[in-house]
Amino acid sequence: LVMQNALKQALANDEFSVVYQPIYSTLTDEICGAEVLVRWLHPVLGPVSPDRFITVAEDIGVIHELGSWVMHKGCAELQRWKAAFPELELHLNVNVSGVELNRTGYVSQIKDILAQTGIDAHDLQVEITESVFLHQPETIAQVLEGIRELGVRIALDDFGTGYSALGYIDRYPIDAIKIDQSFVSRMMAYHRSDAIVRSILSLGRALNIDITAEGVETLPQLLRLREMECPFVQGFLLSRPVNAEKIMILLQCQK
Ligand code: G
Ligand code: G
Ligand code: G
Ligand code: MN
Ligand code: NA
Repeated sequence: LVMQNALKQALANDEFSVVYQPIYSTLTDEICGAEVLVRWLHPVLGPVSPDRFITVAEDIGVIHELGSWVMHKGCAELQRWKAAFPELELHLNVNVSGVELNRTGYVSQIKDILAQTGIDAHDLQVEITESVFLHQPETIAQVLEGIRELGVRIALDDFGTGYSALGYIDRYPIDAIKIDQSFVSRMMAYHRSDAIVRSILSLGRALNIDITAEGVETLPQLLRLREMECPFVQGFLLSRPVNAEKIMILLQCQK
């Protein structure tokens, strides 16, 4: 209850911020995009993890305003990076919850944010988890089609940890898959995990779906993923989530 009341005030009180975790291409070894992640610093509670407050924000209906704020902020920042480095192809990934997708007008909200920030739909990717399909799958299917029609790309996040993901890939317009970090962290120790990662990559090639490996923390993992021709990687080894200025510096450094 304390968190509920605090959350209701948080946007107005300017307590949210965002960080960006770079996503690297293994082909070029360069940053090709970033995932925007929300952060909440409450004056009394201190920093609260999104793992804890996102579900509360969903329950009390604050998630719509918060999600829209995060997407707008991220797109505006992407526009700055693109202006500073016009020669680079950069994309932004935004996490979106099932509750957000289910709201009437969600597709036009994305359209408005793209128009306001001048971002090409193709440069925005929404990350959904398999759990969004558990409730109102018909509505979700329509919204995903709408998002796709805008030209915005759709990624399945935390892939492999949910329920029967293959059915979703078969039926819904999925452009990208993010391999859950649990597989990456086990990959060097267990043949099975290595084989699962390899299979997801081969699925991606067969279906023309982009694959990002998440949670890359060690050099052996990175080398192995490169050997398997995993196109995109993300993780603490490459960079932790950082503020917008730091992304600008990282882009400057790779020129
Ligand atoms: O950034 P961190 O590892 O603390 O994120 C924890 C969880 O919170 C992850 O599952 C991540 O996807 C989720 N998350 C982070 N930012 C957002 C956001 O802006 N919207 C939603 N819906 N989830 C987010
Ligand atoms: O279509 P384009 O040339 O912009 O894409 C360049 C590469 O980046 C392609 O492999 C494409 O699939 C990938 N890509 C396009 N949009 C996104 C996005 O929003 N996020 C991520 N991570 N990759 C993207
Ligand atoms: O569920 P989602 O993939 O959106 O979660 C993203 C979260 O994963 C971010 O909060 C980020 O801090 C975390 N993360 C990113 N890279 C790594 C990593 O290499 N190791 C670990 N343990 N967490 C990571
Ligand atoms: Mn994510
Ligand atoms: Na993930």
